[in-house]
Amino acid sequence: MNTEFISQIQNGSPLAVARAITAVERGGAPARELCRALFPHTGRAHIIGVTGAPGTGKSTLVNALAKEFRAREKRVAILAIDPSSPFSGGAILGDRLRMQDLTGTGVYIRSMASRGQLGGLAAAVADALVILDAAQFEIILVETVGAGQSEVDIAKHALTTLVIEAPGLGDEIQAIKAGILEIADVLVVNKADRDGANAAVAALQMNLNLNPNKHAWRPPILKTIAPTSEGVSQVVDAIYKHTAYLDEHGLRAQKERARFDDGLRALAQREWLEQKMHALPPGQWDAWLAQITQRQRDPYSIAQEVLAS
Ligand SMILES: Nc1nc2c(ncn2[C@@H]2O[C@H](COP(=O)(O)OP(=O)(O)OP(=O)(O)O)[C@@H](O)[C@H]2O)c(=O)[nH]1
Ligand SMILES: [Mg+2]
Repeated sequence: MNTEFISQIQNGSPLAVARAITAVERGGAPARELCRALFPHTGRAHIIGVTGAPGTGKSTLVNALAKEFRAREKRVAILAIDPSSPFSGGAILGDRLRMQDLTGTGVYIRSMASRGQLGGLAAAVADALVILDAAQFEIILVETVGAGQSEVDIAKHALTTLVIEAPGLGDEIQAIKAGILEIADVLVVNKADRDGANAAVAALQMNLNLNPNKHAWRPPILKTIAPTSEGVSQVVDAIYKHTAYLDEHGLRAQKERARFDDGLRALAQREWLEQKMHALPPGQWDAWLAQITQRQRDPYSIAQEVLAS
């Protein structure tokens, strides 16, 4: 591994970090070697997940949070994850535009939508977090659209997860349906300048009462107006209260362990599969698929065959 490149990443060179993230999006051996070299230098970043239904104001809020952390002299990176089609750059471009006023403030911003590598976006995100952590960013804000499994996956990486709601979208209902409240460490009702903000707070409050958290930490519910940064400082205070709570109760290590329990499993599966796929004769996989769809063979015995190959 190129030690010059590694030290550029560790020094937080935006160009080196960008190249490294592109490498992990592609996956394969270069990505693995890179992450191996960088992993010993990780463990200091505070990863903050920001999720919620589309349009609740996540990007605007992430922008405001980044500014607040900068004001508190933290080194900040933003990772915006868009699980929608990698071919439609629309949403990403939109995010870039909305985050534009951070340029020149020393905040590193990156969007990811690639599914190029085996293991998909989730694997690439895990690796990108290794890179940003090793690049000595103290705060890493990860934005995901709460549109399925992705927000739960991000919660596994994050030390603190913010769930964003907004009034008037029926989001409180959506959130409850998706079980998204369970992953929330801090609940934010954004767009507090709009009608129905207090009703949204009350609905969330009621839900927390109905489903008391298994853990003693009760997520605070905070109102924000992201474009003017109103309430954003209080959100940052709540984030620090949450980590202080984790530390007081010895829960930080437990969270890390759960994170690597998932991470190691995913990685082992990916490595194993990658190795086996490489070993197959060309066309073998397609031939198997044809046999399975024609019910000539079953996937269970083929999986055993792959294992034995
Ligand atoms: N009135 C009002 N509008 C807001 C507020 N926060 C964000 N917006 C607007 O809401 C729209 C959506 O904001 P985004 O930050 O893009 O929302 P998002 O959740 O990141 O959207 P997706 O990434 O597409 O899911 C934009 O037009 C914002 O300007 C707020 O506090 N009040
Ligand atoms: Mg967004």
